[in-house]
Amino acid sequence: MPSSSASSPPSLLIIGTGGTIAGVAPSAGSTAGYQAGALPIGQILDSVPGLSALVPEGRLATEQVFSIPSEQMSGAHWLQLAGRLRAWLSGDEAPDAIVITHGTDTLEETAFFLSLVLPATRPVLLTGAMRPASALSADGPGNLYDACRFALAARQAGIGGVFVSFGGRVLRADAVYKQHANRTDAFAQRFGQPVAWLEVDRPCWQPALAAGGLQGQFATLALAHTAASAEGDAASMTLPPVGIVPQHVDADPAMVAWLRSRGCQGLVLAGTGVGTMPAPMRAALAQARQAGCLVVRASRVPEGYVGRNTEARPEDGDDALDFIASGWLDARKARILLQLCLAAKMGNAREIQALFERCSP
Ligand code: DAS
Repeated sequence: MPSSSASSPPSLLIIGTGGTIAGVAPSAGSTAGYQAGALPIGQILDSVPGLSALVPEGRLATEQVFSIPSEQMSGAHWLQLAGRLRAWLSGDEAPDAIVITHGTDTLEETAFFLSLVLPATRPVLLTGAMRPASALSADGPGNLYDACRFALAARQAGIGGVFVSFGGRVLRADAVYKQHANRTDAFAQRFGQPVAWLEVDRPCWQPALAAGGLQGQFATLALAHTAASAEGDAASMTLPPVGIVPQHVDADPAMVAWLRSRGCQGLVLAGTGVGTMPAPMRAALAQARQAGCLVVRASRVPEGYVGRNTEARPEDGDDALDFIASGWLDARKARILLQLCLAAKMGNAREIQALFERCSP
């Protein structure tokens, strides 16, 4: 396994967390029935010829933080990963660029979480694969090679922050979502444009598109937590529980009370249309809000914008009920942002609404 020399910081750090990109199936012709996260990061790199040539001799470092299928990802895994990344990014030993290999099932959530809690001082790109490393048609080596090229090019362009690199494009952490359960062009953006792409072999970044949003918004909070904790790592920070309420025909509003009974301090409605819901669901969420629970109206629709006060009756509007509209963020990202707002002791819905509005095309 390559590692950086002690005298100089790595140009490129590649972190392994598991996923299909590290998966092994029973036969090379099979892309199903594989064990995700079976291969350590060093062995994955061996399948990417030319990778070490991207950086000077001895300037490629690796670390296996954990190795799981990403459907098993948890807030504790996020905090552990954020703690390791912060350790690498602190001081003058920071790598020029970081690539994280990750399962695709929760990649969009991990990317958004990391974009909020890491300082946007270096490019951090997450990538994965839709086919296992053992497959004849493996897409992991190409995705990993591209992610490394994009990350190093971002550093040269002075771009920092967390992004997703997949299928030859770089996507925004606040807009990326898994659009297809099977195809290798598995990721798209809910809004805005990709921030980088390949022109033949040349990584082309659009700095203006890569700036803005909420990159590093909670980095100080996370750092303060790390500094304050006896263990000295981000693992001591806990993420306040926030639940998602799925709206559908005959959805039972009792879900709201149950989630509250499970300790949720915030709720996100994955509503129909522009975050709409029937009266019984609205009454249940309004009651939760009156009891001090923050409420966000998001949509179950894959793309589009959820604005404030779109109900016909003013008394059903966000102003009247003190709800937050998710804007361009989907329900899963709204949940993550609300968790960190709660961790930062933000309780004013209007203040939180302003943060949601900063995630836009
Ligand atoms: N095994 C799933 C995961 O770890 C799928 C994948 O990686 O593509 O997310």
